[in-house]
Amino acid sequence: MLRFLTAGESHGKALVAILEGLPAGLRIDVDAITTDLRRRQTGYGRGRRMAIESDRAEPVSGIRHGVSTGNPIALLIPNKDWENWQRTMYAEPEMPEGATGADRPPVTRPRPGHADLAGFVKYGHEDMRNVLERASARETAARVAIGAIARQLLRCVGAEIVSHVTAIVANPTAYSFAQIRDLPIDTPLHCADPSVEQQMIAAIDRARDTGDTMGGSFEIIAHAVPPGLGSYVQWDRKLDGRLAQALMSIPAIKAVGIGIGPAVANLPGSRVHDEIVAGGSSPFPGLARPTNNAGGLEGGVTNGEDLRVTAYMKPISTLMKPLRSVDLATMTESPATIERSDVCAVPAAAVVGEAMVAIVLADAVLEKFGGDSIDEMVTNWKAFSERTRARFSS
Ligand code: EPS
Repeated sequence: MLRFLTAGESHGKALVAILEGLPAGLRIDVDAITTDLRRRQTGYGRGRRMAIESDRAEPVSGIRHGVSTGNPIALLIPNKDWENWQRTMYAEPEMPEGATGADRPPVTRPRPGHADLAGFVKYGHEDMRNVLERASARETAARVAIGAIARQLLRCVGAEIVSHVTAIVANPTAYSFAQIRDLPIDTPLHCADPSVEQQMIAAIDRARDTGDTMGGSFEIIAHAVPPGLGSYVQWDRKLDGRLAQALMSIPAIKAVGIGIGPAVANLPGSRVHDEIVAGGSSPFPGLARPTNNAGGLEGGVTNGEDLRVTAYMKPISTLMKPLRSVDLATMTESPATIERSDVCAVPAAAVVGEAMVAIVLADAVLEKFGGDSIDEMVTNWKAFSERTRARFSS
């Protein structure tokens, strides 16, 4: 089983991630982790924090001479902004001598939509900073670092993952894996249609000008995913359910669709289900699937088609023109707290989505092909692939 934990506050010293269950013998490309961390920081609509940080993950354990050992991997991502927060966020009982940054007053005015109020009630905090520091989407940097390693494992079985922004302003066109893969890395919103992207930028600008925020949606496409991952035999083994849970755990994600997603509710079966025809060679010799509305999953099991999952994100809950709230210190009506934040973080969330999909798929690959070393895993995968091909060829 591949599992991970993260720790760290948004303005604490660092984020920490621990990945357990990665087989031995995987060559770890630390630069590729940095590239994904960089991608998470970019995108039109991000706030000033991203200008402060230049995220890097420092391997602390589980990697030796560039190769995984099978031991738990620990990664440390320092927060550069810590320098500006030491007097607010110190861990010691008393403020350490020489601590830097401002000593900020307690947060008492919950932001509608954020975890502030629920966390205040649940944990009994007086200062909602204890809630928001951990509920912040800053934590997703740690997930992206872990996801970058999962992605490296998936490459050993030939699978690749990409994403694109499908709505801030809606862009209903369907794109192939190759079209998305070939998008330049530095597009402002990672939207496949440049003219829709301009409309999205204008919508973000309008929101910024009025003190508002914007949500949207993004699609993740995993290509060349081995068939047979997941299972239909038990609820918690179904891969669609596992993907939905992983994506729904990303801050602000409110819905997940597999393949054509919610559209299945409004169409007859004849227009939803992907027919199986003779001839061709995809996904298996002698067969073809003219459509992929199912998004590569049938019965909670990968079927050899591209895996396509869409996640829907609500607008960021910190508004510069704050919503109505109540100051819990005085119980009087008072505008919600304003924390520095983003106007729109959909492109960043898409990178986090890729990471979560990579982690779920890597776990499912290990479940199916097993092995304590990458060689063992790849040998099992090749044997299964050859056996499967042979069954369709005979
Ligand atoms: C984020 C870091 C945060 C926010 C954002 C995401 O930095 P700061 O709070 O210092 O500006 O920009 O967090 C939120 C949207 C949130 O609701 O907490 C990051 O690294 O992604």
